[in-house]
Amino acid sequence: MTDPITARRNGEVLIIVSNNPPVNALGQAVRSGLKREIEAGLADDAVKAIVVRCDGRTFFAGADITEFGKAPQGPSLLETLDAMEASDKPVVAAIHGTALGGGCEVALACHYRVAVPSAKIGLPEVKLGLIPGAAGTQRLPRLVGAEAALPLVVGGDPISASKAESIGLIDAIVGEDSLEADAVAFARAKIGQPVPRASEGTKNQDGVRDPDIFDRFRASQARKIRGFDAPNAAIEAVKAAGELSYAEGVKRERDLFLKLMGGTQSAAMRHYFFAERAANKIDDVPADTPILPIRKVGVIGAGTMGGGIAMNFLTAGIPVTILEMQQDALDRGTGTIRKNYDATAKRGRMTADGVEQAMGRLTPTLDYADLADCDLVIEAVYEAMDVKKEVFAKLDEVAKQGAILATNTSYLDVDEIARATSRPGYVLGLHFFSPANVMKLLEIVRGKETRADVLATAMKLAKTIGKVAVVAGVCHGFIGNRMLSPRQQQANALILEGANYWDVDDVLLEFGFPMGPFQMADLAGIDIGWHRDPSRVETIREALCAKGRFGQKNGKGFYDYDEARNRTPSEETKAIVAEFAAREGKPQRAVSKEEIRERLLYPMMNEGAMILEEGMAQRASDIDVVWINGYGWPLYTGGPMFWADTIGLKTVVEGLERHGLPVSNYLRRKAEAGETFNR
Ligand code: 3H9
Repeated sequence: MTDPITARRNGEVLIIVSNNPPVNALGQAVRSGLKREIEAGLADDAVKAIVVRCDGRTFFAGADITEFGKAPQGPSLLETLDAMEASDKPVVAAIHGTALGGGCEVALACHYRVAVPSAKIGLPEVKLGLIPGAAGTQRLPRLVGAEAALPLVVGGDPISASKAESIGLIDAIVGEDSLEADAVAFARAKIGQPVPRASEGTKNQDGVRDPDIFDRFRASQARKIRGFDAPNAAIEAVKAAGELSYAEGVKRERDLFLKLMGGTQSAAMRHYFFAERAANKIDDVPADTPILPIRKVGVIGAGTMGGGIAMNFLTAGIPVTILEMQQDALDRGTGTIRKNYDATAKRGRMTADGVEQAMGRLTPTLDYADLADCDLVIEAVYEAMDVKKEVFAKLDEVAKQGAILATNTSYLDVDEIARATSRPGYVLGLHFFSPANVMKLLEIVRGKETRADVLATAMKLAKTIGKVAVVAGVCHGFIGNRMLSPRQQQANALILEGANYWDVDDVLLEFGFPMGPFQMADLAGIDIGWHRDPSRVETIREALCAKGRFGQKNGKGFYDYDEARNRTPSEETKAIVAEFAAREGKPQRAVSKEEIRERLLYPMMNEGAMILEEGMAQRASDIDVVWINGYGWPLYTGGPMFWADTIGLKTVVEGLERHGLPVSNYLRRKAEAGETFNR
């Protein structure tokens, strides 16, 4: 294997270069090469300054995550960086691409940092359930202050070069195309001057002067960090940077880092990191499959879903023609799109110009013929097979040759819809989640005849519009809704048997979901699809509607709501449920939270096993990606399939049997063989 680290001289400046594609991760070979060249540079009297930079698309994007969980191999990044920072010769980090995690820590240990305008810098370790482990939490607050360090270390989102310059993390922004030359000139100008060391910085004293900044920050992030271990450890580490010496602070960081590294949350989040990337790959569609150009998109239906779908493309700079049947519906739809954009602008996430540009890309129409020049048309009309087939037959007449025709169905048979056209190879499902302009997940439903280039194009397009895409096969509800269904059945069965509906919600909240099924029903509106006949009561929802309990919209659904939409369990609802159960002849009993949890979650794993066995998902980790991005499954458990692996498939099978619930052959076989879903 060739050495990823090389060095060459430019006069008195030593340029150390890493070339370790794809992202210059700081694996063992990189660390040892870096140590070797830095030591050589420091020992060579002819070298008066050092520049560290990377070839390829990015500066070091962090530690090599594939090494985590294995026995550590020296040299450690920490010791290499401490030796480098201790030098009196100026060391300059020349940053392009993304200086992340350990990469940001390399930059922090350099005496100076210069970056191209497009560079990004950050400490995303929390997203892997970790905190920085090479003194990042100790150098950064000393360099920029605890207040500026907190969002970087605890939030994990990278910042732009200009933002980094404004907080003092970067010393200079240099030419986009002249990074090395500018960095060398910068280094040369610093020769002979005393070097600034981040570990000796004093900005961290802001947190000592005003210790409340930590609690204020924690409170401001409360919703985002609920349930996660790493953000609290990150806050503790940044706080320690103000209270302890550098050496003691590094030790505190190390202890926190190692504890997180050995815990289940980080294992789960590392699993997710690779799961999201694996989901991009379609086993039998080679990476070099041609991509069809998507220059214009058509959306049929300007309701909530169609409008949300359209916004994805408008925001990404792709023109959209949106079709409705009636002028008033069309006006309402385009009005809602504008309202949503205006709200985004109000929150500062978009400029007024940006809103106008996005709206300028939208063409409303009532005429199918206007879809003729679209490269992709997505149907988002009423969820009924007859309606969908009619739409696709019409679309087949007007859409140009080679256009991709997609349905946003949540449940229906995509193959049957494809058969309504003369070109089933160009038909697939693009299942967006509501609100479609916000939710990350996109299920790409592969029909029997969907062509490889159509699939590859959909995958690529998903990335363009910022979605996390997962390929699903044609089955009722695909991956996500198919697994939701047994959970919902159990939720309903449980409350008929006497479980408190608020306990059902609370079990899921405690597990880490943002919301339980009955809160969800209240939010969406219990009266959706209600026949409006109070004398006809066949379900609990109908029983609630009959008593005027429609959900949050009128302040009473399963729960009672106050002005601020705080929920309290309702005696009336409890009585309605009990009465309904009595009518159905269901004996009542107390149900433990343990039973609720097992009955809600284990059947999902069983359904997931069947999805895998039938080949409806390519891999178990794809199912995890669906549930984390589309249904609020807590990231720190790694998704349903990874969580099942964590607790053991045998436990799942035993739980299902204990509650008299079905166990699929696939799940049973795997459990008996002591296997896991994710290898
Ligand atoms: C850390 O640094 C801890 C330290 O504090 C501790 C020191 C002691 N390692 O995402 P992409 C692979 S923790 C190994 O598709 P993009 C990735 O799996 C680390 N592999 O590209 C993929 O492989 P494949 C902190 C990595 O252009 C390929 O590279 N750093 C790593 O969309 C391309 O990746 C992070 O958390 C890695 N660190 O995005 C940054 N990174 O082709 C993690 C990537 O086989 N990385 N790979 O599927 C990223 O956020 C993005 O990869 C990046 C590029 C933005 C860099």
